[in-house]
Amino acid sequence: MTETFPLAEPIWCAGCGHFSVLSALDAAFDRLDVPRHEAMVLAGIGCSGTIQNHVTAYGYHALHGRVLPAAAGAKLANPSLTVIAAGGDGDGLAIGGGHLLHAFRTNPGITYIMMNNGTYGLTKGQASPSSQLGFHGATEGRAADPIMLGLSLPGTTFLARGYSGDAAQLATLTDAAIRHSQAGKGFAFLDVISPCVAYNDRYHNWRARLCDLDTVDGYDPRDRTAAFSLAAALEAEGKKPTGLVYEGEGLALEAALGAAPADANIDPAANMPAVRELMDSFRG
Ligand SMILES: Cc1ncc(C[n+]2csc(CCOP(=O)(O)OP(=O)(O)O)c2C)c(N)n1
Ligand code: SF4
Ligand SMILES: [Mg+2]
Repeated sequence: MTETFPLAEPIWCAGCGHFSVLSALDAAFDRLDVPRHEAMVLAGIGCSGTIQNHVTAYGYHALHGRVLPAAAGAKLANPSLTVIAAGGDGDGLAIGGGHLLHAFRTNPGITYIMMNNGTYGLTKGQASPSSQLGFHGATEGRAADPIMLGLSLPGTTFLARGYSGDAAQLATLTDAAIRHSQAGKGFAFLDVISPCVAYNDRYHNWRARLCDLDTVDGYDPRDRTAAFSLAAALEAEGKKPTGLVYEGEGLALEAALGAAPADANIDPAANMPAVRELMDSFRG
């Protein structure tokens, strides 16, 4: 692998779940033979929002909550890029929650990794939409579950959940998510339970609350209704499914839209007749 500039070392706290997400993503590019000059990693704002600084690929640091429209724009401009969006639960469920809904709905061919720790880590531990009830005395309501949101929308094509404490499963799911988008099937959403050891350290309690779908007899990730029923039943017991929750067929937004700017013919001679025609139309 050739690096064109030295990568910044993460300054995350020792033990932060985000390290596992970074390892899985960086290694996925190699496992899937994605040339680094054909990959782009975009991130939002938060501790999670520095991940693009630590991967050899094109990088972009979006405004808080705006990583999904920026990533979709990159993919639509150049569909041959492998585009990864990443960010926290605050970034993607609070200020950016509306964009998640529309990405689920419109199905752009990007992979979105939510580094979900149930808190605003960077700004020192405020409650986020996925915080557990009672966190810092928060009484606003039950935690939002982005996978269940995705299951409830007919347009979604890939929904999976990993856990920073299970590196092997996280690697498998990261590869599967990127492959889904590369295959032209659209938006791949990977929710990663990635504990914040400084402000919401729940490693001790997550493992007992996770249900690995590979251990569920007869589970079929193509059956949306069964997936929702199981997720709801687990939720009622305070648990969450991990693994590939749902995968369906779909047509990525970039394929549905057709011509992309990066594929346009920019040869001046070839474009001159159209330019002349346009100028003539102004002259009346
Ligand atoms: C427009 C705007 N509003 C608020 C902030 C302050 N802010 C910075 S990061 C952040 C939340 C980070 O939480 P999350 O996305 O969960 O990432 P984490 O740090 O937990 O990885 C907030 C509210 C900001 N940078 N910009
Ligand atoms: S504050 Fe939390 S999210 Fe941020 S680097 Fe530390 S452990 Fe990770
Ligand atoms: Mg967070």
